[in-house]
Amino acid sequence: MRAAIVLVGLLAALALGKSSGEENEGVTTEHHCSCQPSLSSELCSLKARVERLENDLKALPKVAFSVALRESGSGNIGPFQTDTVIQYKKIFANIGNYYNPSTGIFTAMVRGVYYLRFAAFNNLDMTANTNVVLMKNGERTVSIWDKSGQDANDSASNAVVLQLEVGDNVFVQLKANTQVYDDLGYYNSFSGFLLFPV
Ligand SMILES: [Ca+2]
Repeated sequence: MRAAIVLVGLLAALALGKSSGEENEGVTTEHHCSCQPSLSSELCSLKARVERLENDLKALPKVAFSVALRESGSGNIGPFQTDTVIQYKKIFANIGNYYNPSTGIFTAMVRGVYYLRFAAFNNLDMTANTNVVLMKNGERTVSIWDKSGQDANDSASNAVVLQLEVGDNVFVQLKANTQVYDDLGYYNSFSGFLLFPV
């Protein structure tokens, strides 16, 4: 009889423990984990780990931009007598606001590795070619070149992966005596994003 009472008591305690665990399933603190039976503790530990990873992900810097030449209208930009920074005015995305539409310059405020790409377009025009260069701190990186005049509606693009230090700047330069054309087709674009911080 005494053994039966003890057994009933143990079963009741187990049932209470299980019920308590289910009620607290959403709690993922380390303190809570240490209070759980073996399996629940493992699950709780995994939850805590996922929560930490989610917080780490939230803390990662977010940098991305994608812009195009014109907000309205159509026509050529250039030719100019000197090399000129292309000011892309149409903003598709500017996460972190590190691209400045009033200068055309993207400034890295996070040290890291970035993917950067641009596209350029020219319409049929007998007077000027298109030569566009992606510049890092005033130094050439990748570029495109096209001779207009004999054929119409040529498009070209190029991309590069660069490690940028805080304060480094990147922009797209239209070389002297060349031009690009755009309308609301947004043929000329400049995009970049942080692949990962270093
Ligand atoms: Ca051509």
